Amino acid sequence: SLRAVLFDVDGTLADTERDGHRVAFNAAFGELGLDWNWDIDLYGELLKITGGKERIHYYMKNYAPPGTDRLDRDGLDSWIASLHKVKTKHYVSLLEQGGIPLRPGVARVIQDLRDANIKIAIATTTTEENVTALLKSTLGEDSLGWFDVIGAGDIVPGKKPEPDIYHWALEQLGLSAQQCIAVEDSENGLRSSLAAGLDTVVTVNDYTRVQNFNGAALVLSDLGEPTQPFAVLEGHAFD
Ligand code: XBP
Ligand code: MG
Repeated sequence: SLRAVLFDVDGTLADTERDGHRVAFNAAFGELGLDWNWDIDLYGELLKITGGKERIHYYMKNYAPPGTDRLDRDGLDSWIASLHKVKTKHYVSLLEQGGIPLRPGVARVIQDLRDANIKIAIATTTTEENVTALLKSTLGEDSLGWFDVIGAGDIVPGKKPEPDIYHWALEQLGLSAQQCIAVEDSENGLRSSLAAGLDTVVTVNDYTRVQNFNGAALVLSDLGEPTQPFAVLEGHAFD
């Protein structure tokens, strides 16, 4: 039978990218006096690079933004890390102000899984503080304890589309991929979960609906009523 569901966070639990992460990146750029602006379309392009620090690095290399020509190679990673810390501060405060709700059906599905004694876990590339802030601000202070495993950020070497974070979470759960399913919103996320051997339900959003979801068990608009997303997998042979 199904033993655990592993959830991605950004774009899956909540639409955090456009009105959350993007806004926080821009606020950090402003705070550090950088004349950079990631508008909605540019951010959509930058999303192909997962991880905030990796995304900033890619932007600097490929878009040659002003104000960073004096940074040498050795200084770059630590400069990006400190810029990214400022971004995390802005992002967390945005969530603490209740800025981002869960997507439709997410709270219900999490409750249904808990009622059915199916474990729930998180597998994300985002920073752990961001996950904590999102769960607390949407599901309440106690909700962190509902998750058997929270895999986030830099604890594994390869971010999505590498499977590392799913391998890590499965290992922590003590379960095989065949006993679990993943819920994702993006092609990078799906590549990651499939590479870890997980059957995957995709809920698309505005940034991801045009992406390639070949290999997904199911592609849905969202987890909202009146659909019963996991019923479709009933015929599946879980061990
Ligand atoms: C999410 C991400 C994250 C966020 C930013 O990917 O790529 O990097 O955009 O978070 P996924 P940080 O949903 O596939 O896990 O700035 O904390 O890295
Ligand atoms: Mg995602």
